Amino acid sequence: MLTSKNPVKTKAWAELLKQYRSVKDLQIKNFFKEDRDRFEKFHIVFEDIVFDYSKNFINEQIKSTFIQLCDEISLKDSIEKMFSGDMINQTEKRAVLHTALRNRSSVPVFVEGKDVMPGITRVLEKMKDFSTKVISGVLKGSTGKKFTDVVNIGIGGSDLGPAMVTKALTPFHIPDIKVHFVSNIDGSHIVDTLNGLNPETTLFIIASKTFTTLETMTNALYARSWISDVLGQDAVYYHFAAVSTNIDKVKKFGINPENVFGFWDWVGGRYSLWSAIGLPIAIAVGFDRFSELLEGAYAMDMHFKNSAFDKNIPVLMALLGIWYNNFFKAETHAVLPYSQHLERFPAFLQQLDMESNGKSVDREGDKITYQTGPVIWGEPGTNGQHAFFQLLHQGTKMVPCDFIAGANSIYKEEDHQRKLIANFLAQTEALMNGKTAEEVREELERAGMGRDEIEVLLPYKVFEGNRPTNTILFRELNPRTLGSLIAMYEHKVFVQGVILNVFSFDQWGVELGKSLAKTILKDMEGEKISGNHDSSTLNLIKIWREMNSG
Ligand code: G6Q
Repeated sequence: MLTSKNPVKTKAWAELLKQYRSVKDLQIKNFFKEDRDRFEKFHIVFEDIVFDYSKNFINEQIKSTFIQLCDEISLKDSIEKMFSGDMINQTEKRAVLHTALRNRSSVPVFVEGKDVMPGITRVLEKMKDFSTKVISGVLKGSTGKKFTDVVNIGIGGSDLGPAMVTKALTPFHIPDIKVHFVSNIDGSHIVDTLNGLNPETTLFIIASKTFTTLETMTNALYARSWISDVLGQDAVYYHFAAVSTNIDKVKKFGINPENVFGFWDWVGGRYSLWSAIGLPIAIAVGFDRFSELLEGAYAMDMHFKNSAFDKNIPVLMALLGIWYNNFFKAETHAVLPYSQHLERFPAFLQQLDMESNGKSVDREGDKITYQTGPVIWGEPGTNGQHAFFQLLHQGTKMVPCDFIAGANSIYKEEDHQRKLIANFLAQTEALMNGKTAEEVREELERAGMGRDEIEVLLPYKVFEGNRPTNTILFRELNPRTLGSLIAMYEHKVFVQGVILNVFSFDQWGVELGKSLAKTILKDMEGEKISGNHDSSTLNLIKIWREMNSG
């Protein structure tokens, strides 16, 4: 169990409030003028990753008060508890062990007295065997043809992680086999995906921890008919695999038991890409690359577990997040990967962070009176620059940002790469420095504009700057670095959850969504509407029935 402590009532929090008041009106750019070694003091290098947090409202004193906060809320002890299989997901009575899934050491990990590592190794071996056979064509469809397409059917945690990683590792894809992802209950998702695919050469993976999720089951049944209508009922045996903790339900669906991959209730959905939920990744890039992903995550796990807090990337990211969310009242946080391959990374982090820390009851069961998890959002750069960056630069809200990029293009497109990184670096500098009225005036005078016109235009062209950013720059986006990057954010979210005193590993809001639709569905399909609805919902159901008839 985790210690429960209201962060707002700690001594460090009171001290941070004072420090906030003394720093909030200062200029980040002046911190650099006052201290030539600022970058040296406020960046960390981990393997191929550089984390630069110098462009923030932070100084040594604030950092050490935050570390005092970590001590007061027993962060070290909480980290130990997570890694050692303590039942920290108290509301679901479960351990939280995604770190065991990528444990590359020989150290056993116990859950209620039982070492989970042999089970993990067995599943990984099975994934290796299966993915290798699918890639090489040893495993074939019912008519003896090699699989050319793999369709993963899952949603939420059973989709976002593997879909994001598969996209991110595009340059590493195995030729001649394409991996697709279907998640939405909107039928167009599966129809569009299957359009053009050949049932004879298509393999489905049904990924669902519970094997009861409406979206996944609806899509899985559709896929089953798509196969059996063309190839006959017996073909299901060859064309389906499943990843689930609900083995009975999987069997009932008719999936060959050889193609079923288990995992465990101590793997949360949004933390499950490291388990057999990662099977589509292993098929897309090969098992060796999947192992490199796990190795990268393990390396970050060790950095997180063993580094002093003032040199610990996930801890510092978390503290800065709390700083802006709880003291500067920023409310949102933008994640801006300057990488098309990381297109789905903001969406993945949205689930990771908002599902984990979007809570309003503390670990004592009491209503929380301070801000918990921020709204996470973002899009790849440079696209975002031509869209919402206007608000980042000149809006009334402070939006702290993470700028993420690989120094090198895997495709060696050097011209594109230099321009990409020039934009990446220019943005963080501009967000901090802004542009003063004097600078604007000089610029417009140089452009030959008249004095009167300049004075009218001037206020619109001034940028206040002083917008805080983190920069995460790595050598290249390869499986190992990606593993480290994801684990880094997982641990950031964990630390914030510990500080905010919430249970980060349950998701009752998501569970609610799963049951809500069922009631309305009855009223949409039944003879008459029997549910108790407000007049808006009732009339919308009626209108839908009308629009849908004929
Ligand atoms: C993740 C959430 C949620 C879950 C999906 C799919 O942490 O619990 O996103 O992963 O609802 O659930 P199943 O895997 O059980 O189908």
